[in-house]
Amino acid sequence: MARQWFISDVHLTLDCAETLDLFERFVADHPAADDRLFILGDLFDAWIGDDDDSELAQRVRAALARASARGVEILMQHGNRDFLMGRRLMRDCGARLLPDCHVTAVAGEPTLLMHGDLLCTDDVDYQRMRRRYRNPLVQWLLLRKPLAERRRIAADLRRRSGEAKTMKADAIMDVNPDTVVRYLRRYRVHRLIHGHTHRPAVHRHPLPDGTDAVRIVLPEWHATGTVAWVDDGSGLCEQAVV
Ligand SMILES: [Mn+2]
Repeated sequence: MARQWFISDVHLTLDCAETLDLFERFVADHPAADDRLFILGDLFDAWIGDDDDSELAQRVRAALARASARGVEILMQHGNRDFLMGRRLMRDCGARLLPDCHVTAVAGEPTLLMHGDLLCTDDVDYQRMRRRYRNPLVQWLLLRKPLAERRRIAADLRRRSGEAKTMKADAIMDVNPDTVVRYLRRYRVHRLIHGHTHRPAVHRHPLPDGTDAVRIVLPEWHATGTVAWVDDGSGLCEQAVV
């Protein structure tokens, strides 16, 4: 029975060799031929363009391309750190890029997949910045800059995002429950899987029609391991990745 794997927020960077090793081992050992591997954003701690020739970019391309050649279907969404991932990277990895909101059958039930940043509508500053960086013209201008300059911009953005995080109240950084219900209703689903907040949990959301929806929040990856969610056809369960 083919399985579906759900991971997000791997935040790959050469600064953390252990997580990169863990990701390579996971991709090589866990998803089998005909399985689907969903990566729901922030695979990279930063992605500065598909022409990136760094060791990190080369190793991730190779790991995913090997899995794809083995028959694993790889499906990716953009995160807030790797929104510049484009067609060329997908081709190199043998992966397919999904839209920011994607509905697919999980354990027999229509399920909405998202990175999760769109749900954090209390963070008005972030949503404004997101709109700017998702503008195709802004991205086109950014991608025309030399790699070295893009690396500097990415480092600066990461530093500023770290500073902003320490200044903001915890609640602002989490999802807005009304926004969650709005997306569940818009896509007519009773299950949502996302990452981004680094607050792994299973939440229940009562819907206006009296039914309940379930929201699964995927964990981020650490050097020591993480948890993947797996649909084995009959249900969803957690599986340790160490
Ligand atoms: Mn994120």
